[in-house]
Amino acid sequence: DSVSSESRGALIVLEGLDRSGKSLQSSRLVSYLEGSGHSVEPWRFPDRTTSVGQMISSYLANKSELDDRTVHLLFSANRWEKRSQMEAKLKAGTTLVVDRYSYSGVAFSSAKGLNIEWCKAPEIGLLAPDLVLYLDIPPEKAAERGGYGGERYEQLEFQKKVAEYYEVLRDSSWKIIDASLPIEEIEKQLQELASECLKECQKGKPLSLLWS
Ligand code: 2DT
Ligand code: MG
Repeated sequence: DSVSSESRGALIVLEGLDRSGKSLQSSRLVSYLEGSGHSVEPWRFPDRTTSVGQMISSYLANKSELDDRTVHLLFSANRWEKRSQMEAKLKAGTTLVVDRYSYSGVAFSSAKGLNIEWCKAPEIGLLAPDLVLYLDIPPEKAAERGGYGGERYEQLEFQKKVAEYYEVLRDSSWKIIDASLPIEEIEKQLQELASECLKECQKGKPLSLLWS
């Protein structure tokens, strides 16, 4: 007998530098998918609501200091603590639109000088996104948009390094979107890419794991 392929929700991740428009586009994409009758939830990492997330949040706000490897592992733990819930939601047919994921984890820590393979290791076994929407913007242009909130990492020179590591991390699940385009145009592109992805997942595309 053949293995039955189960319909499921899609794991869609938005990535990009600070001020690339991820948060705005995530919420617009969620509204669009909801409006099309899908079950969908907005997620984000770091999830600052958990106790691990509160340690991360305090670190990002420069209210506490943590060793670079320690905070890297906290970001990873913050994804691991949500993993089973994530899998359950997807299997129940809910699509998750996630603002940042493991790629942020590896790109930001590698930009600090940590070894990239070391950075990837704790992410192995987390659910792999079905689609990564990368909002591509030159670091200088993102900085011009202003509104860097004064958190750790929100500096042009550092963001340039992050952009280089994002490039190294690209794989076949990535779609590169020109984040300099008008908001509505980006929105439209994301809607098309997401809809296509949802169809594949409804048809029973199996879940896969990082890092492959
Ligand atoms: P927001 O500005 O999106 O709240 O992100 N970061 C994020 C990491 O260094 N590692 C990670 O694993 C994740 C998910 C990117 C806060 C900052 O945290 C960084 C920006
Ligand atoms: Mg930020």
